[in-house]
Amino acid sequence: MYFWSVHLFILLLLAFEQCYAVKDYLFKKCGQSGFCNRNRHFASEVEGLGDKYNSHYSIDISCLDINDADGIVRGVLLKQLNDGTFVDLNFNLTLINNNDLRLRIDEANREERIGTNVTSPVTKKRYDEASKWSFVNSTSIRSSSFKHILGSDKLTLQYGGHYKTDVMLYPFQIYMYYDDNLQLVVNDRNFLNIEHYRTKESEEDENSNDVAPEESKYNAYHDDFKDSKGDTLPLGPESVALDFTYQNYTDVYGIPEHADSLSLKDTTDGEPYRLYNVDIFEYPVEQKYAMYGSIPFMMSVKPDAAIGVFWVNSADTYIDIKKHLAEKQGNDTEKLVDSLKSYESSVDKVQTHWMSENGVLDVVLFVKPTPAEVLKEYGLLTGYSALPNIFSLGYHQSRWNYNDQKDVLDVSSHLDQNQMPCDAIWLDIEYTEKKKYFTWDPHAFPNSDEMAATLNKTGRNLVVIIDPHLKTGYKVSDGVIKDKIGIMKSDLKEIYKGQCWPGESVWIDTLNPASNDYWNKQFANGTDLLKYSTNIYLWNDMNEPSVFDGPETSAPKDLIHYGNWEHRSVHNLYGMTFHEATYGALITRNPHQRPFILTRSFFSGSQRTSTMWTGDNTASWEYLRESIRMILALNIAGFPFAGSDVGGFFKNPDEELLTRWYQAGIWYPFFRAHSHIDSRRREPYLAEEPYKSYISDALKLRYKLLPILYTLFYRTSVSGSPVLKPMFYEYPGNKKSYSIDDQFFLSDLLVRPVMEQNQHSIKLYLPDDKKYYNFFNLDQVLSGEGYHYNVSAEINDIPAFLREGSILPTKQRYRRSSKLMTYDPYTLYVTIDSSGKSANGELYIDDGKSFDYLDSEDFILLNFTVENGDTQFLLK
Ligand code: MIG
Repeated sequence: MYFWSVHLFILLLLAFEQCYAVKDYLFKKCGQSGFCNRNRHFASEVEGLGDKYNSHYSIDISCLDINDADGIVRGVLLKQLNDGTFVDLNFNLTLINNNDLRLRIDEANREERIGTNVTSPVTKKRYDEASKWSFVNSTSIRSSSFKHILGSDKLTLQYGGHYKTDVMLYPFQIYMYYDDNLQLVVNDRNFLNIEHYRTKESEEDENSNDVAPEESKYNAYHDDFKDSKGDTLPLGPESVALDFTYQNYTDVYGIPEHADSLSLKDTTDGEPYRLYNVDIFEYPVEQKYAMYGSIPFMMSVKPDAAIGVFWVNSADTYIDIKKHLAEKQGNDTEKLVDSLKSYESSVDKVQTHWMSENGVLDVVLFVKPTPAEVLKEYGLLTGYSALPNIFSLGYHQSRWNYNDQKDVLDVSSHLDQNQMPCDAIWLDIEYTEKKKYFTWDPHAFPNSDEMAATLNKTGRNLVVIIDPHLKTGYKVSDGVIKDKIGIMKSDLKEIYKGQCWPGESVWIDTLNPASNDYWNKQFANGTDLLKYSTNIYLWNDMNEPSVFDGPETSAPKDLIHYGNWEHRSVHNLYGMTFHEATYGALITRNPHQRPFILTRSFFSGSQRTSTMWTGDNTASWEYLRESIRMILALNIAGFPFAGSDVGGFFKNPDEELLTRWYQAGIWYPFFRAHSHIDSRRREPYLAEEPYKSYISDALKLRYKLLPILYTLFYRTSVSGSPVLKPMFYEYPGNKKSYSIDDQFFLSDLLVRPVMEQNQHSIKLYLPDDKKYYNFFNLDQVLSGEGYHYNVSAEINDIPAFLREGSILPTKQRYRRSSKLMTYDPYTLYVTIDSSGKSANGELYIDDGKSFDYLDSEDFILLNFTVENGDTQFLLK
């Protein structure tokens, strides 16, 4: 029915699964990746030498330029070669925003040293524009000031009252203190490695000065891996790597996207976590494989402080994590028994090693008293999520595919007949004519405007998919070729052509500013796609980019983008440039309406303009469980507007799983049911009773919660706070909460979805001694810090508990969509605290769809308090 060779390709994969784990076969492991292999090798050699190791890196004290008022240290970091000569590296340390430290290291005179050695048209300098794309406004970073003391072996910086940072000159290391407690050590283990430019001859020369004895030459000038063999690697080895030690921390979080636990695992005996945006087919759970998106931001927390490390690099990246165990007194057997008994409690620091294929070394370090302040600073730099169009917080009904206009409208009316509120129906790739985006299949969708208008009558919207691969031989791709705004082959002579859904395709290069104008035109009023409807929103898929016949199912790394940058350098941010172009096009079309765009690929900064989902999961319990962990990880990495396919994309959930998935999905910040073209129809009204009623109850509950959700989204739009809060985030002082990832807070609601088969009760952890009221039966109260067993969770139960002292706004009337609820009354849930006197909460209200809240401050922020038993509503 669709592209047969893809079917064949998938069948082949399935055949292989017998003998290989599919992902091992398709994707590079660290050992198979040139730069990762080399850096792990380097690290193990350095570690092996221990105290005998002499680092190559030192700061040249004679040319330090220190400006206290602007908070800048400039200088030269020397990299010593085998013969005692040096390669100069530009070193730059700046204090930005509210006491965040940014470290940058680049090769000095790189272009001169390369000279005419490299004939390829690529830009020779290291890629330094990841920040340009990822920072909210790279020119508006505030500098802050410090006081410095320069000694013979170190430079000390003092700032912000609480902070002291020592920059050690030899070996180069950075020690960051908060309130005199050591928090973070940069280059603690001397894994710093900047592969400076060297020629292929020098690389191959046994006595080369350029390659240190502890370095490896593995795949420096070629790539042995499967489909990657064609990589021309014009600039040779150019990786950057550095280690960070979190002193007295036990857990690290973040660096999405991975299908693993929230608290990241030790990688010493296995694969590092990888960040490389790929279309990973049937991804497994509990693994460290690269997935569709990358946010190189890691957070760590302990009771009195928190750290964020933001590695500003958009190239292929691997991260090793080592949980360092405290030295124990006593003999070895005792030690062993001890450490088995209390592995977690004996971790005294977490050591991380970051390795990227190329680019400048650019990293921002946030040390703060709480995780909330870390996220606030990270968002100050990369932007907060924009306030969403309120419809997008409702329920989304999707499937690959709704067949035609009638199908779409039938689904919509069946939902109504079954009291299942819904805000949008989605159209996947089959709505187009032969996968030519911006066209409609003329037989199935002869009148899309009329269909959109009918949906609009019940306040519903249409979301359609547009991908970055453009079928060759029709006007949209012809224009891309003519305007020279496509991704180019490595010689820059021809546009790159690859295989994707439509067959042979080209990819629009959205790093090119000219692409924005072109994209805007495609979405203009009156064009085929959108005609005149205003209730159409967008879905950007396959923007890793996914290339069926490319290495690791993506674009070859030596392709060339605008600015002559190699794809290698920008790979992880390409997807963001694409969804940002789509955002720009929607804003241009209708400047007064908040756009909505769902993206599969993302990078730091994507949160400003898009919503993400976790791609192609599977209809099984472990994926339901995984969805919560992944969404929590995204929430503490500055990207709260996240969701997973409810019901699972592949395969068919039974009715129990489907019901439980809806009951969990109503808590996802982005709540959409979606499924594969080969799966059975499973619109929620098709479920048998009693499941159908339970799902309808869950959907109605989502809509009751909309005022809470919208208020949380307002909060994140001004402070970066998560919408779903992990336990560690809400209770950083309580170490027992650090590894919990099956329950979370939504505002003051403590939620523990049922994610196991055939359960009648759950085990719930209460993080403090407050009272927790069952949200559906306020007479049932739990209290007492610790685990509570056998909390009832029958198939019609949705375990959610209201923390005492809170006031939560809801809307209780059933309507078919959020738009129809605009003027409905609010109902407040008030739980007075144990003193019997106080409670508080807030509510944000605006028109839910325009930008008036920005321009004319057209919004209301209400603060509710109960004090000494008196109720007050204060307008903030
Ligand atoms: O290669 O557009 O993750 O949600 O239904 C499959 C068809 C392409 C992948 C997306 C999925 C979507 C599907 N797409």
